[in-house]
Amino acid sequence: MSLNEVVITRAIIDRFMQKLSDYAEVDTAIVGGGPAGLVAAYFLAKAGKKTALFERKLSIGGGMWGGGMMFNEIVVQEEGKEVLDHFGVSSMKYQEGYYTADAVEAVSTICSRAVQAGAKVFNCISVEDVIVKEGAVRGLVVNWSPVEMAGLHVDPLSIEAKAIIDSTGHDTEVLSLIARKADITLNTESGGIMGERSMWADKAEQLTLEHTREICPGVYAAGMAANAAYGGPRMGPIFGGMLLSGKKAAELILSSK
Ligand code: 48F
Repeated sequence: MSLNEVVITRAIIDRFMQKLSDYAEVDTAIVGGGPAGLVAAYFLAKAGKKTALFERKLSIGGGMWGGGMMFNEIVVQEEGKEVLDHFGVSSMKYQEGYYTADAVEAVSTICSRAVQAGAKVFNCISVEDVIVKEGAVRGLVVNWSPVEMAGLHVDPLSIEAKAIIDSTGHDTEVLSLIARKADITLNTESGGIMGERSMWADKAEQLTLEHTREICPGVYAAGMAANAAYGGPRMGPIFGGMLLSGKKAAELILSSK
C-alpha cells in the first residue's frame, strides 16, 4: 500500500480537532507541564477526572530536564523518593536523606504515566488570560505560543474548567493574571502575589507543600508557583517539593465537593 500525504494530513487534523473539541470543557485544567503539573495531571486523570494540561513550550518537563545548571541529575529527599518510586523512576542514595535520579528518566517517565492515565497534554499552547464570570474564575483563555512569540494580533480560544491549577513555576502566570485583571483577592497575606524570595532549600521545600492550596475559589497553586505566590524562598534543583506539591494539589481537588 502506498502512503498518501492527504490521508496523513487529514488523520492529524481530524484527531487533533476532536481532542481539542472534547477538552474545551474539562474537570481540571492544569497550566504548566513542569514536575508539579505533570504529577497533578497523573493523579487527577488516574482518579477519573477529565484533565487537560497546557504547556507553552514544545517540550513538557519545565525545569526538570536540566537538573541543576544543566547537569541533568535531580536530587530528592526521602518523601520525594517515594513519589519517584510510585512512578517507577529509579533513584540512587547519595547519602542519608538525599537521593539522585536521572532528570531525563524522571521527566519522560512521569509524563508518560500521566498521558497513559488519561491526561491530555496540549503543548505549544500558552494561557494568556482566564474566563471570569460573577467574580469567579471559570476557565482559561488560550492561544498558540508562536502567536504570542510573534506578537500576532490573533484572538484566543477558551477552555471551561471546574478547577484550575497554576503550575507555571517561578512566573506564577495564571495567578498574576487573576490578581491583575480579575478583581479577585487571593488568600495570601497581601491578597495578591507575594513574590519569590532568595534561596533556602530546606525551608522552601516545606513551604512549597504548605503553600499548595486553593488560592481563590476553584484555582489551586502548585509547585514553585505556590511558593512564589505566597512569598516563599526558592529551593534550586531539589525536586521532592515539586512532586509532592503536584500530588497534594490533585488530592485537594479530588477531596473538594
Ligand atoms: O518551571 P517548572 O518546571 O515549574 P514547577 O513544576 O517546577 C519548578 C522546578 O522546575 C524548578 C524549581 C525547583 O525544583 O524551582 O524551577 O513548579 O514548569 C513550569 C512550566 O509552565 C510553563 C513553562 O513553559 C514550564 O514548562 N508555563 C509557564 N507559563 C505558562 C506555561 C503559560 N502561561 N501557559 C502555558 N504554560
